[in-house]
This record gives sequence, C-alpha cells and structure tokens, in this order.
Amino acid sequence: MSDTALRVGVIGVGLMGSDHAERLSHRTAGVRLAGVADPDADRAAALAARLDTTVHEDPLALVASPDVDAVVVASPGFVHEEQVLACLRHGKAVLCEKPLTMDDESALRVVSAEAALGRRLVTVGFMRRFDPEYAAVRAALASGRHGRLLVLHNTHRNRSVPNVDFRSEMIVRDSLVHEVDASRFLFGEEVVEVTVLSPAPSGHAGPGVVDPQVAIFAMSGGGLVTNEVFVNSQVGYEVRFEAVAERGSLLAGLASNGVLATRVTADGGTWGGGVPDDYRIRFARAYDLEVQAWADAVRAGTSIGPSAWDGYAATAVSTAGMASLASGRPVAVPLADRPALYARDD
Ligand code: ISE
Repeated sequence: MSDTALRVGVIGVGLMGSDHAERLSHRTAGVRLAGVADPDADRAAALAARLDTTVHEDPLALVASPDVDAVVVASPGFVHEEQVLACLRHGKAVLCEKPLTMDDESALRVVSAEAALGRRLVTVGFMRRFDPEYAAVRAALASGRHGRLLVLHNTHRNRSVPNVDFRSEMIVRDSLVHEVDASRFLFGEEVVEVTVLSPAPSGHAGPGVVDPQVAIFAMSGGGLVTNEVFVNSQVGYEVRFEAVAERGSLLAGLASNGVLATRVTADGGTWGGGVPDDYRIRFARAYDLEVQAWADAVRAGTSIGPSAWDGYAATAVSTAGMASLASGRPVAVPLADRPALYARDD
C-alpha cells in the first residue's frame, strides 16, 4: 500500500454525500477529501468551507482533475451513469451510492465499459455487506454449520418519507433494492422472480402510495425471501432479518448500532432500547467500514465490495419488482451473461 493519502472527490453533497465527506475528512485513514461538487453551489461551498476542501462546479471536471485519485458518487441516481462512466474513462476507482443506475440498459452499459477495461474500478454502496451482523450471518451460513439457507425474512421500515412527489415505485427502487442485495449476498444466488403485493395502505402514506409493500423473491437455488417494506411506519428506522436454515435460524438487526431494539407502542411508550431515526445512524458502522475498506483496496490497487455486476443485478430485480407492483403478478428477472471479470465473489 502506498504511503501517500488517497485523494477522494465527492459528487453530490446532500444527505448521504455530506455524510461521506465528513467520514472521509475525519474517520477514514489514509485518505484526504480532495474536493466536492454539487448543483447547489451554496450547499457545496458551505460544506467545502467547513471541511477545508475545493469546490468543483462541474462534477465531470472533478472526475478529470489531476488532484483527484478516486471518486464517491452520491448524486441522484439518474446522473450516475454519466459520472461512473467518466470515472472509468479516467481510470479512477469509484464508490457509487445505490442504485447504480435507474434501468437495466444503463447499468449494463456500466458493466460492459468496466468489463472492456478488464479491471474492477466500480464499487456500489450496498453498505449492509459491511455491517458486522450481516457479515457474521453470511460467514456462519458459508461455514455450512447450519446447512442450506431455505427462507429469509427481511423487514425494512423508515419513520416517514416526504409526501410530495413520492411514488410507490420509489419504495421498490430505493428501499427494497437493499433487500435484493442483502438476499443475493446471504444466499450467494440470484433472484429469479419477484412478486410485489400491496396490502391495505397505511393512512400515513401519501395519496395513491402503496405502503407497506410485501415482496417475495424466488432465489435461483429454490429458496424464498419475504420482505416487508414500510416507509411511513411513524416509529423509526428498523432493519432486521431472520435467516432460516436447515439447522437453525439466524436473527439479526435487533441491536441498532449498539442500542437494543425496542417495541414502540402507539402512544410512544417503549420497552427495551431505542429505535434509530435513520439509516445514517443504524448503519453508521457499516458505512465507516465500507469506506475504509474501499479506500484501503484502492490504495492497494485492488477492489472490494459489491461490483457493477451486483449493481446491475439489483437494478434488474427492481425493474421486475416495479412491473410486479403494477400488475400484482410474479415477474421473472432476466439477467444478461455475467462477464468473466465478475467471477470473483467478495
Ligand atoms: C434510502 O435511499 C436508503 O438508501 C436507505 O438505506 C433506505 O433504508 C431507505 O429506505 C431509502 O429511502
């Protein structure tokens, strides 16, 4: 590993991007925050002043800058393709927040561009793979001690989402997509079919918004996954799962970043500990571990974590999930051929 710090630029400094910029400045070893870019010039300037870094007006100029070695993309999903492809053209490693892109075709264009380069530069920010509990359950399953994984039950709740411009498909694309990646990670298999069911909506969901949603994944090895995603639960951020294997079940997510999970009653009474407000708290440790592992890998000239292929596969399931949400019927997930570059399993 080189002795010099990795100079990282951050594109998009909203909720997640500013969190990453702070992390890179204060909690990641061997790294220097080398610039930020955001369409909101005031927001970028304020953050840059606070973290003592440079503002680039144009995100593509940040990517091209000789002062930037690697890039974190935390902009909205619809500009990811252009920004990630620019990183590939400049031979720079990129940690791209989920979703990799908004549709299968654009995600495949990223996969093809990277496969043509012949080396992995793209990591997709499915941070749960770095969460100690997810990693421990995967290791326990991989050890064979519990036999085959048969059924996985995932729960994903957010306190609330904005009621303006919020659409039901966003629950699939932005929230359920984490369960897609977690299921692929824990099973080590692809999702081959998805069914999204619409129970009676909560009165707290916006007009016409289907919330909660219950999704069922059929895995390539025959296992099943049930997912409850409820983004207006009114309580807090609750992400947990139970993996049911041939010999034993593994339960995770009851500790929320060190705070014992709780049962919250309608009048706000609690039993146990606290429920975190949002994912930046619940997965703070996972994000720290993710960014550190990514930076270490880039400095060592290698790569780590969910690949562009993982990003593409998750997007393909989301696309099928949105079709199923509209029809209420099971929808098969067609996947392109997996390039040899992605044979390795992280
Ligand atoms: C958000 O975009 C995230 O990525 C969070 O991890 C997820 O839990 C949340 O539901 C999404 O809206």
